Amino acid sequence: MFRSKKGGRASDQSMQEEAPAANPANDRASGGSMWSRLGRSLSKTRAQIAEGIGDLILGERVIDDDVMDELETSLLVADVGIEATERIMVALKDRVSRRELANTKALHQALARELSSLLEPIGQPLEISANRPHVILVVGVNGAGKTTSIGKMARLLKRQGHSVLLAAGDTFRAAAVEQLTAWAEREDVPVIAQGQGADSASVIFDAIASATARGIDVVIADTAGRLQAKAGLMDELAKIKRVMGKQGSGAPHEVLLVLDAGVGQNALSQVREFDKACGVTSLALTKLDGTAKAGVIFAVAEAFPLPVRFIGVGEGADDLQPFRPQDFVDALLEVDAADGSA
Ligand SMILES: Nc1nc2c(ncn2[C@@H]2O[C@H](COP(=O)(O)OP(=O)(O)O)[C@@H](O)[C@H]2O)c(=O)[nH]1
Ligand SMILES: [Mg+2]
Repeated sequence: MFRSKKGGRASDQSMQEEAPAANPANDRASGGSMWSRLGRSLSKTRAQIAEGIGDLILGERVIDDDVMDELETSLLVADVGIEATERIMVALKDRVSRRELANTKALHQALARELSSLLEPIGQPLEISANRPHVILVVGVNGAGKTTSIGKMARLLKRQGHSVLLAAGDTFRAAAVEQLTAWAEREDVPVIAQGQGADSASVIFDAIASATARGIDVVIADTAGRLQAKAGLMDELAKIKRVMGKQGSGAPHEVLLVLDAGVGQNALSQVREFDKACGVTSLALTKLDGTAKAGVIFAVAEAFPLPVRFIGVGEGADDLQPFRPQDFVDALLEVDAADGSA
């Protein structure tokens, strides 16, 4: 499908998405089409939470222990994690005991505030430093969504007016190089690749040199994520960082760990492992669509308050969004149009 360089695709989308919108919340939110897409991708997690707290949203139940237990369970089931759930429940129970919350509607609002305040500190959009190039090293396990997210990021950055170069640092599988090259062609950005089996660190080194020579703004480097040779992978990542450092420009300026939200609490050990190997500085959370475990973002925020740059909400080229905490919580707790107005 032909896509015009700017605007065309976005306005097509908002037309498609706003036409059938029976939900007044779509009009209310700024950037309506983004919101509705996010809202739809969070539907499984929302269903999970709403199952327990439907009454909070729609009913006027008196707040008793049962209500609080149901709320706690639904947070845990949505993978919010024990620590974050406990923090939220302590804050809410405290307000209940001080009689600050008159009914379940007030409790629902208080929950929204607690969830937002957990995410607020990690809602820091990607910023391109004054370094030329600004180098983003992308890491994560196989299948997390690294290569796809790199393609989508290239698209977003180009739209913002930045020049981008991709580095095919996943040299482990031939298919990985081809996949990144295909994204580069589609988004019309240069890619530096060598064959399968090439030294990842040297591919990325060459890419940075090439970007420097061409005056390119941003280098995004892909890496391998095989877990079966974990020690080898971690050594390789450390080496990549070391070799990058030799270029003397302070690269990498960002080490972005891509996490598949569908892995749930396992995301926490991934952050720990990759941080040990290569000092993770920011996160992207993919595949929020299709999982009921999107609550894991709260668990991650509680344990590792790293900036979340992007969220992945689908397989399409436009399905990577900058992470906005308030939109996320709104989409997660909103009553479905069908429940509210049909
Ligand atoms: N539904 C959905 N699929 C995604 C998302 N991000 C990536 N994928 C898919 O996940 C699979 C693995 O992605 P890939 O980028 O190859 O992962 P990598 O091994 O980490 O590079 C691909 O089929 C992607 O299309 C997302 O946000 N939503
Ligand atoms: Mg890949």
